[in-house]
Amino acid sequence: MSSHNDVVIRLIPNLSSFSGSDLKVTTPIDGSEIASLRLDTPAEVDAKIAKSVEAFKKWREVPGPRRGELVRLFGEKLRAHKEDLAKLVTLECGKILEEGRGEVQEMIDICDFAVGLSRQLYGLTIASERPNHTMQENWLPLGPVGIISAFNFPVAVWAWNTCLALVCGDPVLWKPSEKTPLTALACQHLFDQVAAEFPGAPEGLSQVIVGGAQEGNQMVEDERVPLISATGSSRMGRIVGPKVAARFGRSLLELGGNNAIIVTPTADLNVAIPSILFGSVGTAGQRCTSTRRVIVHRSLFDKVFETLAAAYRQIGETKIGDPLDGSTLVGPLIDESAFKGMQAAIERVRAEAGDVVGGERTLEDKFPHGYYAKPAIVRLPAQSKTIHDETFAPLTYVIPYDTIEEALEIHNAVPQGLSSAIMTTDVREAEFFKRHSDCGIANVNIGTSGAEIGGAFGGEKETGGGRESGSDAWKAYMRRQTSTTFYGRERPTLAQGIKFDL
Ligand code: UN1
Repeated sequence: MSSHNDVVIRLIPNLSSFSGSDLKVTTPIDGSEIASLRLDTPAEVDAKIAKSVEAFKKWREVPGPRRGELVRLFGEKLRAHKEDLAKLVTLECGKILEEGRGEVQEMIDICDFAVGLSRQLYGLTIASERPNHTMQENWLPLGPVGIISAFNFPVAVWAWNTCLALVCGDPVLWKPSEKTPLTALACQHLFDQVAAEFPGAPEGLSQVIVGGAQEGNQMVEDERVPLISATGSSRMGRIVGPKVAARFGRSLLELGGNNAIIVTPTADLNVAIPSILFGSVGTAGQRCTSTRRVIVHRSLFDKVFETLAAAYRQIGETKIGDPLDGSTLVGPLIDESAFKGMQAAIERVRAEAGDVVGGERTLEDKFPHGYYAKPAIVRLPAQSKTIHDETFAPLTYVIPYDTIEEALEIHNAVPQGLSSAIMTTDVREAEFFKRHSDCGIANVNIGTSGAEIGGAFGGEKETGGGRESGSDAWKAYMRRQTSTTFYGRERPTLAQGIKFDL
């Protein structure tokens, strides 16, 4: 993969300073090694946390709009390096280049959002019950933010967190997935260049911790890090959440999904079918927002299943391949264990399934060490607990329903609650769905994946309950202070009418 080394070297010219034999970084495209890194030692992680604490003391004193200016410049830097960074994203996590570009665009978008936000960290003025008193709510910087990110969105989710944290006055510590550390080092290098030329940006404002679960755990358990924002599986969240809570830290968890699209009798199939396809096989089914279940009214069930199955067959035959090739729609799975997980899920459901199309490994001759799977679609007579777990692969279950109430019951029966969608032209059904979907995201005539950064992103139940990205998600990165001031000259009155006179 020598031609790919160019992009690595361009983005991480200091790569040799991270080299070592602890962590082999491979590309899922063909399994070849693209770098080999040294893990941070416990002492190094400790030193990075200490440095972050020092950076916080300086950065919190910089005015918000000025902090925004640094993020604005970082956004400019990303624009200048968009194509290279997109290519590195593709190389390291295997998503198609078009989606790699989309991911970098998502970083640029959150930069712009955060710049505006840096002048809008609004508190409240509250009416006091006492004369000559003012009551305010102020939002203050929180402290170092620990970010744990997943392989599938190796840079965008970090940017959601970092851009908000920076304008809120917080430094960040980033423990990327051990499957995608190079994109993290690349972002760090771009950020360092911007910070070095920015008066008032302290050293250590953003730092990467190269490591696995152990290094992440050290950060999770350290009480100097008041907020841990972690993206990954619900299994990981079950470990991280209680550890942070035990030290009274805050956590922002964005965990597993089991997202569904409901297709009603009034659905426009010209809208529904492409939305289902992008949601389920796009990114090789490796988004937390990927469509895993399609719940179809019985009157349309066969038609929708057959149409999707034909598209899955076509994709399986003609559209899987090297994600750097512009004609590819589905790239590789991240690794062998992802492929095995997909196979195991198909085997578990086979006894219940009416039909299973796809799912086989492909392109083995061309890429013996890459794991490319034909997208799989499964016809089920009903939903069962067999499909309650999230399988991070292009595997879609199609389930029939008879009434909209039943569709929502099926929809909400899984433990996860991230994203959901309905395909309908009936406004009553659409509104019923929005009120009854138990997910953090509920779309109408839009698929489950591909959210814009302007909305709050996250979900309920096993998805963890946190919100990142847009809307007022910034509040998680600050501490709220209520402040009452007496400005009169008379003897002050007590609240609740209490008298306490000598
Ligand atoms: C993720 O998969 O962790 O809504 C994030 C989407 C993207 C973000 C996905 N904007 O699909």
